[in-house]
Amino acid sequence: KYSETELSRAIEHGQMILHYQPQVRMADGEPSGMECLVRWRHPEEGLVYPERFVSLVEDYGLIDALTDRVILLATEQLRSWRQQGIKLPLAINLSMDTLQNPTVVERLQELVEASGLTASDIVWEVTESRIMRDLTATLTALSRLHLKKFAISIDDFGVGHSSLAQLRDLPFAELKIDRSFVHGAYADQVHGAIVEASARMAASLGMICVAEGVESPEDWAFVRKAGCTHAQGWAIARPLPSAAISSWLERWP
Ligand code: G
Ligand code: G
Ligand code: NA
Ligand code: MN
Repeated sequence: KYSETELSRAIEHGQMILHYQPQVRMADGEPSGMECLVRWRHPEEGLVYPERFVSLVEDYGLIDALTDRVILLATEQLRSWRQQGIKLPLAINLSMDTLQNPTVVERLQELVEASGLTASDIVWEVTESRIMRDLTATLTALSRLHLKKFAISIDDFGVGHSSLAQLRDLPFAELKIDRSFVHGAYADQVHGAIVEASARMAASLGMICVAEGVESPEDWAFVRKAGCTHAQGWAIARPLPSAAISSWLERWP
């Protein structure tokens, strides 16, 4: 739908913005991190969501430009939060296309260090369904990010093709169960079983387990009992503009 020129200009001309969605620790409800999510402030259409343009950006070969832009915005915001005493780590989504670039690890490290932050401030979220296409290149990049002390999270777990063996061999610190399994799992035997098995697997591999798409108290109760260590979703907070985060932190129990 959108042309290459249009998307390229949008990235270069500052039309990409970030919203931030809090994550909490289930044991005590304490805020544990945030995920940044890109939105396109389209001059005519208003706010356009990533499902409508990220795969186009990948097809046009513009994903590195978008990723750089997102990291720049995210690290600037994180530095400002650090100055306000907000210490939460920030999760940034990485596309598979980005990971296949042989210089990706150095570029990511440079962008983070140039902003005055360190590896422990950032979690890279990699979408599982794309991870397995070029396992060797991905494994190399992920291992090198891990050696540089970045945390890596496997996103949308359950909708891709990973196996237990691949999970064990890749240096993931965190597993995020896809929201399509989480919301309503308490009333769906199959989805419920997938959430429980994923949480058990994460625990036995020493990984943090984040339930995405926690929309209701019933979702919360179910994923907590299933052993998910962390939660993200509308029951906790919607993705918010950066300015709304500090008031969310003040109001959150
Ligand atoms: O914000 P929303 O819930 O609509 O995000 C939908 C999907 O878009 C996310 O699951 C994520 O995979 C992708 N996405 C969001 N922000 C980014 C980003 O900055 N970079 C990339 N590559 N994907 C993103
Ligand atoms: O990276 P990923 O595609 O997993 O990003 C999470 C996406 O899920 C974002 O687009 C965000 O807007 C969306 N989201 C976050 N919380 C919820 C929720 O509780 N329910 C639903 N349906 N979507 C959510
Ligand atoms: Na994500
Ligand atoms: Mn996800």
